[in-house]
Amino acid sequence: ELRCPERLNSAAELLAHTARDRPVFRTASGDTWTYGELRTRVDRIAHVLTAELGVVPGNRVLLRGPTTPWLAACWLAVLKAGAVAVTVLAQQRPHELTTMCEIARVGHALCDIRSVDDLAKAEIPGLRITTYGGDSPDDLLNRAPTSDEPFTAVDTAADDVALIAFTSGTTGRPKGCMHFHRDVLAIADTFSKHVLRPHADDVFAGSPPLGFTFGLGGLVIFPMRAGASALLLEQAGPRQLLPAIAEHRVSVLFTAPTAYRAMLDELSAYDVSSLRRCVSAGENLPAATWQAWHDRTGLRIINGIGATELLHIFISAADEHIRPGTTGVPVPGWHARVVDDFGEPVPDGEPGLLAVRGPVGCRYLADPRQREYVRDGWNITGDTYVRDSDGYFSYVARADDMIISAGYNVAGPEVEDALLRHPDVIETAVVGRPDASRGQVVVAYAVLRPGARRDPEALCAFVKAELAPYKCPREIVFLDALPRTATGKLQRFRLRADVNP
Ligand code: 3SK
Repeated sequence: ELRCPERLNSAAELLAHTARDRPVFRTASGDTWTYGELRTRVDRIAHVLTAELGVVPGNRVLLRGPTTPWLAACWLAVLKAGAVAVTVLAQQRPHELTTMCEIARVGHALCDIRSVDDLAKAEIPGLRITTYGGDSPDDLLNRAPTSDEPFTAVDTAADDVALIAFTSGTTGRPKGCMHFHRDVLAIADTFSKHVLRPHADDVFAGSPPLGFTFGLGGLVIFPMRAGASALLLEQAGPRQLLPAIAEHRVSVLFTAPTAYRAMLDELSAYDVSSLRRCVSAGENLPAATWQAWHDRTGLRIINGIGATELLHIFISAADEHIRPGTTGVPVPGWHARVVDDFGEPVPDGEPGLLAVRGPVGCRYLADPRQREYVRDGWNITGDTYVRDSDGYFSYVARADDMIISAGYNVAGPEVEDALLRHPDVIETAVVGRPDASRGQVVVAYAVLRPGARRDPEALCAFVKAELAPYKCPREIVFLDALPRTATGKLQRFRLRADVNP
């Protein structure tokens, strides 16, 4: 059990300990912020927020912009002022922003000047937008604070709401997940402390944006809790990650399976010897990708499953405990089991719904879907998993992604794994197409390496050599890219709509 004081301001706690002159954030262009500079800037912003913009504890403040130290500083300032940070993605469009602001009753926004157009276009009633990074005297960073004194953190309760993170899942109306101040530290004191085990000298970097809690944890909360530093990259695709790792001697990397796969092609051109921890989450990590990364770098990717509802990763494994092809075991502090539709545990080896419980729980803001997600105190994540007799959890599929073909259960990810072992395939997604005689048949979508020949027969033959015939795709459709959400998750529902128009 994690112990936590009754009164806790998580931003003040993250900012409190590390020596002033240690680096906290770096940028690709070579800026370095020390912990001392971050504290001063956070306090300036908090003074402006409270004394000039009239933000009071409990107010919801939208934060929007590319991944920069200023965005992180705004997030910390909002929490330090006792307000609630509503983190959104820079890619979200006006109608999505309007819905999220309505749900979270957002009254203020701090927005990077480069991301303000869509927010302004959304014309959200009552929303007061303050930009940062611009030239105007009204810009957050150009306003003189009412005081140069350190800002005294608002005395929040450990279970006051600190942030609202939105998840649209891969479809549907966005759900706002409320998380407390204690949750912010809990993710650092479970996954980061026990699995990642960072050092103060680590340099974190990665692709998930700060509006996605995968990135917020991996690039702000975990490094700060360890007194380490993070390289914050505005552009963080596979093309930018490799040179950034080499130049800034990144040691802890957070990204998704697709990026690991994409980086393999360019790996030999870069020195990645500084890496000591590579974390993969956001999607299932195929064993083939784990193996290929290990073969080329000698590094064992730390796979993990997390959820916006639970803030960060709750099943994972490190070092010699990693078993490729599995997600791992419950992170210390967390409990997990596999249950049937009635919430009863199923025997090891049998697939069922993943149910988890731990220091962070799902709290949807004003959304009846709360009753589906939390049942008898267990969070039902919507993933189908199987646990083996050693207690290792393996991903099977999203619960609604199982394909039933002629009475056989086919897990799309298993077929995807097989396809990914083919050297020409870089991305793939498998769905079920309704079929009069078999119920459903397996259809695969595939993205090939540039220049590779689109040969569905050859790919089907390849899969047939790896899997039982009933799992082999009846059709392979070639695409230039798979449809994905702004956080990079595959939108399988679009492919399902494509096979079932
Ligand atoms: O949604 C996810 O996949 C996720 C993964 C890791 C950490 C946090 C999140 C939200």
